[in-house]
Amino acid sequence: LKLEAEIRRSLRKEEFVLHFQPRIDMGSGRIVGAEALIRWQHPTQGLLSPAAFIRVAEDSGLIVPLGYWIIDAACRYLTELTAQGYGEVQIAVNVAFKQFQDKNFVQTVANIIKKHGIRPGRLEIELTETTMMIEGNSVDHSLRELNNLGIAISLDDFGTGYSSFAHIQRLPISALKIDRSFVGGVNASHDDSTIVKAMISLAHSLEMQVIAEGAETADQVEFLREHQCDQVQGYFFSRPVSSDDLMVLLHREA
Ligand code: G
Ligand code: G
Ligand code: MN
Ligand code: NA
Repeated sequence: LKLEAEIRRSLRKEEFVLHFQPRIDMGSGRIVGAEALIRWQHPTQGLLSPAAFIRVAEDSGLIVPLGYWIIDAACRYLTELTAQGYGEVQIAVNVAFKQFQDKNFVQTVANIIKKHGIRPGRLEIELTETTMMIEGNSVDHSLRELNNLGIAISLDDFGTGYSSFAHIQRLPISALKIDRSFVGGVNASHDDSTIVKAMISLAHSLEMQVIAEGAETADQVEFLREHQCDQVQGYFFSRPVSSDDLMVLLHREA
């Protein structure tokens, strides 16, 4: 309960901050987007990772207002990117199941986008396979409405849940993000390399993009490039960095 009260206070005091991990296009070798990852600039404990507070935020429902803060901050950063000449870069935000349960979710996201004057396709929503598969919920309906607004949707941690091909095909998903547990083994494990190749062809046959997460070595990136993976995100290219540092990375490749 103490942590919950602290999150509430921090939201008011704007102690949260977004970091960004670049996504590299395998064709051009350039940064085409980034995933926003929240951090908490705690007054006494320093920079806290989401592991320290996201679970409590979800269980308490505070993830709903915090989630709107995250989307607003991501859109604000999109306008900064445009001002610096990076109007094509996309920003992806993670959205938890509880956020989809808020009946005003789609309308609030639409309002935030409008407020900032963002082209909707520059914002991407990442949901996990597990969130997508929770039954009797409004996730499917919300995804269709978000897609109608032009917002991109990607399926996170792909391969770790139980989504069916039928379900994936029915929903307006533009990209599959291969979970890093498979990517880590592409050069060492025959099973992992087979699974990753299968995921890439599955995505392409459903006319979706495919993004590999957690690539840490040049060999892994080479494997992914060779097998036509569209984008790669991972420590090999960059850890999550501050908004200023992402700007520096973009300037450097210009
Ligand atoms: O940034 P880090 O590597 O510590 O992220 C750990 C986990 O926290 C990620 O797997 C991600 O799912 C979750 N996470 C990070 N940022 C957000 C966020 O903005 N919203 C939600 N719902 N989860 C996040
Ligand atoms: O939302 P999701 O669970 O996909 O969040 C991405 C998580 O993966 C973040 O916690 C991020 O810090 C982490 N991550 C990103 N790239 C790498 C990587 O190359 N190696 C490892 N071990 N973790 C990574
Ligand atoms: Mn993610
Ligand atoms: Na993931």
